Amino acid sequence: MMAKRPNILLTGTPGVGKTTLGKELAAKTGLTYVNIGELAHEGQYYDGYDEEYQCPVLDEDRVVDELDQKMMEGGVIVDIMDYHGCDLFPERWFDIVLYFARTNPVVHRLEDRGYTGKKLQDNVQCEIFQIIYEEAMEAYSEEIVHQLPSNTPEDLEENLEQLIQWTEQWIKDHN
Ligand code: DAT
Repeated sequence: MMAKRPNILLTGTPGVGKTTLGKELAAKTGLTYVNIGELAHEGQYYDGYDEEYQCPVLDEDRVVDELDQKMMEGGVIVDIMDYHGCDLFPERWFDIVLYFARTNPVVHRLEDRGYTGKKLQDNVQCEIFQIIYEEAMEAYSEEIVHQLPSNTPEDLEENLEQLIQWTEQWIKDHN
């Protein structure tokens, strides 16, 4: 039988480093990295278009259905989609929920992605008020939700090291 492995949720405002960390963590631990934005795009799991934010509306039920089997098997790193919170996912899916935080919102990273006007403003405010962190604390058991700083490349390295260790320990403890 295959060893039990943890499921990890990465959250935080766009541009905070979730994708970079998630892919590296997957490469180092053998867990599978899943980007919700890409998954939705590939399967066209959309339900209409949001004119205000100029993006397709995610069909949350289809995303959850699509991923459920894989999540039950374990060993998945889920990277939330830009401008979506994390409360669409069932609580039972995750063993740890990570919120990447920045002390200063890096506006230029959002601008680089072509965010302007309301979308840019909303994302900056989202970071300042830690809206996604609040959502995560409400959607999941508080003990499994952790904030990690992601201001510098050193933070990224440190987070990666810690998460590799956490994953290895989890696998030892559960097998
Ligand atoms: P996200 O997936 O959260 O939207 P990303 O991984 O695509 O973010 O990173 C956006 C950019 O920021 C990318 O060029 C890498 C850089 N970056 C990521 N984490 C960082 C950190 N801790 N310090 C400095 N730059 C970082």
